[in-house]
Amino acid sequence: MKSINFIVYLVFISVFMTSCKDDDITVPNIEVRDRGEQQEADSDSLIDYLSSHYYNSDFFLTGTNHKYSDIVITELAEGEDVPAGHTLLIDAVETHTTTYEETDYEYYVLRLNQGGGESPRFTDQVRVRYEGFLVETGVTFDGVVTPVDLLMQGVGFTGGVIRGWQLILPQFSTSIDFAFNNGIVEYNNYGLGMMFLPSGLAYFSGTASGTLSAYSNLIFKFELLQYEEVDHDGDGIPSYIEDFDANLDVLDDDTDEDLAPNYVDVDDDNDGVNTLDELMTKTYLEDNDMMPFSSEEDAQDFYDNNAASNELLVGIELNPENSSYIINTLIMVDSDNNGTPDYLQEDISINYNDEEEG
Ligand SMILES: [Ca+2]
Ligand SMILES: [Ca+2]
Ligand SMILES: [Ca+2]
Ligand SMILES: [Ca+2]
Repeated sequence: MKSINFIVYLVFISVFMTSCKDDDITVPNIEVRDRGEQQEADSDSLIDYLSSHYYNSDFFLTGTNHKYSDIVITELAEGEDVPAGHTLLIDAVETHTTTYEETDYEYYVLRLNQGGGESPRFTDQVRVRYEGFLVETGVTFDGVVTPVDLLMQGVGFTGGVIRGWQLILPQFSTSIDFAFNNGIVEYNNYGLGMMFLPSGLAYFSGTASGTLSAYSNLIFKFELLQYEEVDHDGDGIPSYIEDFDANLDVLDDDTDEDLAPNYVDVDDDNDGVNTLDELMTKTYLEDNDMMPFSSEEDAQDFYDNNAASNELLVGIELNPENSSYIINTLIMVDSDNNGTPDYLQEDISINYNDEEEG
C-alpha cells in the first residue's frame, strides 16, 4: 500500500519554542562520557545479552501476523542447552554498523517478519506498537498496546525518535493491507522484529522517563504497521529529499546557509521565490493509450511506471465529473540542466504559480 498523503507540519512556531519543561525538572548532574569508550562497554554488554538469551524461534516459522507480545525471551541457565524450537539470539540477529556523532556503532536486529508493504524513510511518520526494556534488568520502561503514530524526525524539541529507530524502522516494511473486524483495525503482514541498541543510538546521557537511567542499552520489540510521508515545511519537497546529501541527517543540509535547514525552510535557496512556487505542477487525466484511470490502483501503477526521476507524487484523487482518477505531481525543474534543481539555485527564480510569468 503506497502512502500518498503527505503530512505537512507547519513548524515555524515550534522551531523557536524552547522546552519550558526543563526548568521544572530537577536534572541530576550527569557525567558526560566519551562516546567511543561508552560504546566499547555497551557492545560488550549487548553481546553478553545476545549470547545468554534465546527466543521461541519455531513459533515464527510460519505466518505473518504474529504480535510483538508473542516474542518470548528467556535467559539461558548455567549449563543449560537451548531448548528445541528455540534459538540463541546471537545466532539469529543481524549485525549492522553505523557512524553517528563521529563514533562507530554496532547494533543488532532480529527480523521476524519483513512486512509486505513499503518502507518508511527516516523522516516519515510511523504507526507502531512496541515495548522497550532494559538490557541490564529486563525491566519494561516504555510501550504501547494500541498503535501510536510517531514522527521520526523532530523539529527543535518537538517530535523525533532515537537514532536507532531512525536507522532500523526504514529497514522494515509496513503492513500490506488491513481490515476492520468488529470495529478494530487488523493489520496484515506487517514488519515485526526486535532491536538491540547501544546507549549511543538511544538516549546516551539523556533519559526518556523516570525509570530509565542515563547510558542505558535498550531492547525493543516492535510492529511497523503503517507510515506516512512527511513534508515538515509544506514546501512540496518530502523531508527525506531535503536530506540532499543523503547521509540520513536533515540538520546538515542548508543550501542558503540561513541557519534553517532545508527541511524547515520554505525558500531553500533564499531567492525570494518560495520552493513550492519553483516546482511545476502536472496533472494526469489518462494514461498513454488515452484511457482514463478507472481505479486508484490503475493511476498508482501508471505513476510508478511513468514518473520522471525529478517528479513527486502529490496525490491521486477522484474526478467527480466522470468518476475517473487524476494524478497530481510536482516537477523539480532544472531549467539550465546543471544538475541543481531551480529551487536550490539562487540565480534562477522562475515562479510557476505566477500567471504573469508562468
Ligand atoms: Ca519540505
Ligand atoms: Ca524546504
Ligand atoms: Ca527559492
Ligand atoms: Ca539548475
